[in-house]
Amino acid sequence: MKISNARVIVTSPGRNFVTLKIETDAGVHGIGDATLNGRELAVASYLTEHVVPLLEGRDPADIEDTWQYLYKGAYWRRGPVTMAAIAAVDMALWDIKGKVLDTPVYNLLGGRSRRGVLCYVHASGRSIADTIEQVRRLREEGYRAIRVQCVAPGIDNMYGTPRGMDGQQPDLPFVEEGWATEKYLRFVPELFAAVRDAVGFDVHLLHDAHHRLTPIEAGWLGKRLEDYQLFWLEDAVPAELQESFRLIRQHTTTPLAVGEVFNSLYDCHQLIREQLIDYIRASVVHAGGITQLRKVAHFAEPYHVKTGCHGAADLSPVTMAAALHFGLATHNVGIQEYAHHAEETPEVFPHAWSFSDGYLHPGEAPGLGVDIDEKLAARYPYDRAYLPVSRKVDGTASSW
Ligand code: KDG
Ligand code: MG
Repeated sequence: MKISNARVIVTSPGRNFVTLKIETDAGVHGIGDATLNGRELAVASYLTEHVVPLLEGRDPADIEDTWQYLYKGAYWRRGPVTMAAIAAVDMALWDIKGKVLDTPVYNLLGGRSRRGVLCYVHASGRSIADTIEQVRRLREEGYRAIRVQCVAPGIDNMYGTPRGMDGQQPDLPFVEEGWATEKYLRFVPELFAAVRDAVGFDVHLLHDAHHRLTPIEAGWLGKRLEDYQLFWLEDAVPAELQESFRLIRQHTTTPLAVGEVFNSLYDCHQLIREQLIDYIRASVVHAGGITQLRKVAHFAEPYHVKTGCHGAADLSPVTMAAALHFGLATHNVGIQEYAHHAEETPEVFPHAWSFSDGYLHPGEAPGLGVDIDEKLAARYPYDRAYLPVSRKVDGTASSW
């Protein structure tokens, strides 16, 4: 079997998604997600101009070799654009292999390790009362793990709070101003005290600090959150400097998660080897596909580090499908983020994966069990959008 054709489809059903479709001379096709929020067209062009011409004529069965060929052959390694492009090819090839062998991809990755993949959803409130209300509602809907974010008094627009959280991309471009670490730090322990008081301990709670703290601030926060028994504190600090997590670890036993912006094992090997984190958040789409993510997970397993893959609404249902096949099969998977897409997104990307009673399941369709309706996709043209920009009260640019 040979790859006969590959093409990139950019569509915006609720928000922008970049999808690679690979076709074969046997009539079987596969799809992969290449979405890089706010920089979508860079990956689309990397694929169209530089990767697609290399695919034609290759045997789609040779997944590992194609991965190495694209990674090593380019000379310019890693980085979000390159790795999202490689991820899309990788996902599409796993999809094809599953379809050709008439089996779901999880079966090719070793079979089931669990009945379903524990997932967490988002409660994002404007006030503590509003946040508690959301947590209660999500519990009633069957979710067992909930990320809790709430606007801190005195900070108008804050990461993870209502704006842009409904699967639709936020308006173009909005600047998020007025970040004040001291207000946030004072508020978060109060928030978790109130939420635990209201809903008890029979639900996993998570929190995302979104790279906004220094290591010592993160240590301070983690220590104060210990009594509320968080599942994890995410992205406490930016992780470009991996050893900064040593300082946090010295000060708190709150479990730590990081890595949604990582592109490969090289971004997290120290964090894992030194057991500085508990969960690695690398995703199928931004960390080089199933092929690279499996290596990250296998490397992490002996160090007691589990995966908790990024699954924000800007990762397409194709990535979710791949993450769930990986998640069902891989032993040290901890949890999967599940941010709901806009209503029109699953119409463009019909999929077999589903949610039930707190768990996600990839379904039993051969391959990844997800497709793209190209005709419908064409009705939602690309819609230029950027992530918000965070500034401190004095106007200094800050991490988002
Ligand atoms: O594109 C960036 C978003 O995916 C990211 O900000 C979401 O932090 C995020 C999360 O944990 O879902
Ligand atoms: Mg995050």
